[in-house]
Amino acid sequence: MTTERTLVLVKPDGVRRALTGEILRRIEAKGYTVVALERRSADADLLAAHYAEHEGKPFFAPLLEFMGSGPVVAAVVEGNRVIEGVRSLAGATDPTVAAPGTIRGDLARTWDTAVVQNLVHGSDSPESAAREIALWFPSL
Ligand code: RTP
Ligand code: MG
Repeated sequence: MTTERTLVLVKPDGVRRALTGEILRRIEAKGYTVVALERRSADADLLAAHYAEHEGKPFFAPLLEFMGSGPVVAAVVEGNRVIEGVRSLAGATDPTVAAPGTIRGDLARTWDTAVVQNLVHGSDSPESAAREIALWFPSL
């Protein structure tokens, strides 16, 4: 058993489209446990820290603008190999080619927007998960 925790964000497009429940349902139905949950309007500093790995890329400013365009729902999710598991449930970054059956593949598509809007974030490694959970849920 490799019990891990990961940070999940329902992005502003997911909250706006009332898909929070559907996204969390898929995660819970897979057998993972939501151990912390909060709806939050993230400020620019938090979002810049969260996406620090992308600083300097052309999509960084539009990404921060999109992520700050409305509330997000942040969750800490626990389970065996949950980091890889949530990435697998989310699907590929580009919603047009994300596999059917995944959250992005089933529920997102490519819009004519400045940045890809793909409903959900999941940490991509144990190091990212620890860093992101400390950022979003410092009391955990
Ligand atoms: P996330 O971090 O949000 O879970 O997404 P991800 O791992 O699948 O993708 P990542 O490469 O970390 O990119 C973060 C977010 O930036 C936007 N993006 N746009 N225009 C582009 O080429 C581009 N690349 C990335 C997406 O919103 C992506 O989810
Ligand atoms: Mg990422």
